[in-house]
Amino acid sequence: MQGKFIVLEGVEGAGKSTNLAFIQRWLSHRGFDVLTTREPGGTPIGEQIRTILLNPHNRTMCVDTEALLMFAARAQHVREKIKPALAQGQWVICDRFVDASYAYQGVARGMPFARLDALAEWTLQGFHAHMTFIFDLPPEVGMARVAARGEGKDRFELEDLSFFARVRQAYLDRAALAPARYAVIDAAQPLPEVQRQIERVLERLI
Ligand code: Z5A
Repeated sequence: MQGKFIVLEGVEGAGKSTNLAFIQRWLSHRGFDVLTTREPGGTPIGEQIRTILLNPHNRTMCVDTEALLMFAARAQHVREKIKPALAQGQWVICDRFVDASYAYQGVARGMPFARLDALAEWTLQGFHAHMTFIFDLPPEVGMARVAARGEGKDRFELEDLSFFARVRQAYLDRAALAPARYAVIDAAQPLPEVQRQIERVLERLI
């Protein structure tokens, strides 16, 4: 039996990593075989591409390079890891996927959607998540959470608030286009309430 593909999206600090672990535990507890992964990355080749993409010294990277690297990593990820796992009946939970390319490279950086559509068609050929959680919160809240971690900033974290405000709106717009495949979670709530919202969606999905 084919497994299901679940994606977590949102601005930085929205709680994707925290809730990826929660979803993994929730599904495993109910007997599902779960594989977690992330983008950019997820494979040895993809993780090397991730290092280039996040390196704060690569400030001259143009949007075409950025988008092509995101999709190069994704092509490898889908072929090497995601589709084989689903075919074996595993549920795959992924921290970010193609919606991030539309939100960050498309809306926030201004790359025309037609180019992203072409890359998506080339690399994914209609493959999409069964459910995408959009962790929605004001970007300043997410930035404050990340700042409290006290780690160095990656190349994306150097962007300003207006950049992340565009990202946030882009996610909400994409969710509105296909409401059956997206769940918008109010990620500004305390964690137990966020996880109650997630649970309601998972109960429908299983
Ligand atoms: N990117 C792109 O441009 N195009 C693409 O196609 C793809 C990606 C795939 C790497 O992402 C960058 O790549 C990303 C977009 C770009 N850049 N940005 N920004 P990433 O996923 O690796 O990095 P991130 O989004 O910045 O992850 P993050 O900072 O780790 O955020 P998170 O995983 O959503 O948050 P978290 O670690 O779960 O939580 C942050 C803190 O908040 C942590 O201390 C938690 O304990 C706390 N937290 C979580 N939930 C709550 C609640 N509800 N209340 C209070 N505190 C909370």
